[in-house]
Amino acid sequence: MKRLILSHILIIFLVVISTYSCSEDAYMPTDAEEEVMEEESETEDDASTDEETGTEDTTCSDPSNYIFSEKDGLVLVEFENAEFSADWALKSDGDGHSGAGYMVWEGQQHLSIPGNGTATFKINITNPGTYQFLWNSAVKTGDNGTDHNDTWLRFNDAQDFYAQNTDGTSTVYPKGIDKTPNPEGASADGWFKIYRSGNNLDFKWQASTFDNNPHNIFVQFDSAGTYLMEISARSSGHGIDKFVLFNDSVTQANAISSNEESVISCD
Ligand SMILES: [Ca+2]
Repeated sequence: MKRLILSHILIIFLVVISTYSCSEDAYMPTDAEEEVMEEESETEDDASTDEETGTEDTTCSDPSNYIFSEKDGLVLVEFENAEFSADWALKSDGDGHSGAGYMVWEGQQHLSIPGNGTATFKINITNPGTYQFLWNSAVKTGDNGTDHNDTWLRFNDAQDFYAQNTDGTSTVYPKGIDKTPNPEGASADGWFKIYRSGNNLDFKWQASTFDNNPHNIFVQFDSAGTYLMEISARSSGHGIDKFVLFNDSVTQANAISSNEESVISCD
């Protein structure tokens, strides 16, 4: 009997020791196991670093994607910075032009019908309002200032596109968009014929419409956003170097003498 009691006491003691031991000795990794865990952890860190170093393609080299940004009321663009069809030639003879040169139409003339040999310029406006348009152009064929001196221009998605004489007493709209009055001379489908005049055939800043009664060119942007300016071929031999759009916070003299080309971004 005494032996049986001692045996029970021993079993209870062993059970208590065993329970106590298990609760205290939680799993502890060996040194080798710890090294493996550290390596796995570092591998995860390396993977996340690689994801962060991914780079985006930021090239902007296709002129058909160019967007020119207005800044402080001025847009200044080298005319050759667009996608042109084959009958437009880039030339750089003489002086009076800037950038890579000037573009000249060498194809068939389109004196009555606009929409041939088109090129487009996307212009981002941040300061809405009315802007005057001017370009620097030259007569590169013949010796007469009234021939080979014009190209078609249109702003189709702006809120207004019109021409006005210098004292503001006459305002005209392009033909073909149900707005009147219209200018004397060629106009159709919302396009103005934009000419330069004078017997000095070299590059000069002028953009006029209305035959024998030069009206200046204006475009109205009612809200900030990107607008499309279109040109199309009219006279062969009309060379165009660059253009400006400027609002009433910029003088014409400052606009055409500026060297601050509009910043180009891409679609
Ligand atoms: Ca140019």
